[in-house]
Amino acid sequence: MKAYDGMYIDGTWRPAAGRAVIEVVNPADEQVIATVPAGTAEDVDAAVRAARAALPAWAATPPAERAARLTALRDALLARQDEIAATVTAELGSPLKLSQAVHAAVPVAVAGSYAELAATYAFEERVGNSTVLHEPVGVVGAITPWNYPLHQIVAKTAPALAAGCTLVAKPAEDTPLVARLFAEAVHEAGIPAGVFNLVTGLGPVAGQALAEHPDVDLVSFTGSTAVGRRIGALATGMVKRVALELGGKSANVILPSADLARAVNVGVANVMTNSGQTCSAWTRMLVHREQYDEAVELAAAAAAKYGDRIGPVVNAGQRDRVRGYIEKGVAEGARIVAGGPESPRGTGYYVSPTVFADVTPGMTIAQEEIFGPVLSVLRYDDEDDALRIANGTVYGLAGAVWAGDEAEAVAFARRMDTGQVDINGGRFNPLAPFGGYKQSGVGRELGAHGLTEYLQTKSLQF
Ligand code: TXE
Repeated sequence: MKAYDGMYIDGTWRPAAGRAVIEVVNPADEQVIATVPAGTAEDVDAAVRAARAALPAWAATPPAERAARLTALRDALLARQDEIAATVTAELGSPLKLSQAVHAAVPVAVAGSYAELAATYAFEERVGNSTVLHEPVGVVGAITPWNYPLHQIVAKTAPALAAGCTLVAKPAEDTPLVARLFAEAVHEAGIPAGVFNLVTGLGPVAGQALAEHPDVDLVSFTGSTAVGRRIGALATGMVKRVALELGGKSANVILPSADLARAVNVGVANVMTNSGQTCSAWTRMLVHREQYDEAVELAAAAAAKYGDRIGPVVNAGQRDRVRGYIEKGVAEGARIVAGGPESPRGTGYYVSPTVFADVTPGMTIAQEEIFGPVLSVLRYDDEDDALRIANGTVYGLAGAVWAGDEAEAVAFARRMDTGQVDINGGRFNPLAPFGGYKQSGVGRELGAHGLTEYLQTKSLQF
């Protein structure tokens, strides 16, 4: 057990204002592995002041130099891959292979993409007789969740820094350790003091203080819809910019012409990865009535194979919440074909990979975000029916379409009310914008669209 001190503020590890700490628990064995300071409004204020003081110089730093610092940050993250992967495994519980291939590797790609964008983006453009300047919004408050703990921080910090903003990050209380490693990488990269600051703490205390701080110009939040609504209302009331990345209930639409086995197997893997704690996970599989029984059988077999390869969910509360949804599915008449609510192991916050058949669109498990390894398989009659079901939730974050012919899948994807669609499987692209339609959020992350979230425009007329 390690007791970490201090928070990264103004380029140094400063003692916290108060004595309270947060215990970090390994979800695989329920042991306390570390404590970190539980920051207060006073710590947040110190961090915001540091960010404000650093803003003029960083905003005036030529984009090429900002790009060089981001390249150094990417390299620092790369040099620490093993430590990052081991840390995410310890505090999130994800299998080490996943921590290496995703949790540690994706942030390197994202930091690298913003190093390139900082160097190439047109921060000034000529429009007729005007010059339009794209200037940094100012001081950013970033509030992030635990599910992809480093990615979430980098997906906000890298574009903010590329844009010339300074930032205060408040990571999730479950996963503060990799955030501390990130602050160390920022330091090693030679990013000037005050440009990036880290305050660990509880959401309703440190998170709330950051969201409502009058000197924060933009709040970028990823997390639950309930907290996102509050932050959105708060920011709008204060006339601050706000970006919200909230939940999802994404549809995986398998059209009759698709390779059914492949679509089902990739679909199951998509839901089970990271123990289902992925906002863009394809948690609803939509299959044509005539292929339904075969698809259910394939999905049950694929989920059963996941059995002991899956990690725990992040904490006891999440485990109970996911189990509660599984019980609700049964109560509402859905049929379990793999997994179930019983715990597969004695210790650790494990949930069995679970597949539900006979799910109808109005059921709770087909409408609400479960955030665990739970897949609902639904039937449709024809394409219009599939579209109605796919679009029939309050969310619109991601989705997938499978068809024998790519053009057929694309035609269906155009009609989906969602921010991102994978065609016949898709592949992660760090430059493609990511974000929600409807109640999945406001704004975009990644690529040039992610950069513009941190910019405001000024026109000069000649
Ligand atoms: O989220 P919270 P939780 C969804 C998912 C999950 C559910 C609950 O369905 O089951 O949310 O997860 C900070 N003011 N997602 O409870 O509380 C908090 O400290 C300011 C989807 O962990 O929203 C953390 O840093 N900040 C999601 C962050 O908000 C506050 C990822 C997220 O925590 C705050 C995570 C407050 N009043 C959960 N209260 C996604 N979109 O990827 C909390 N926080």
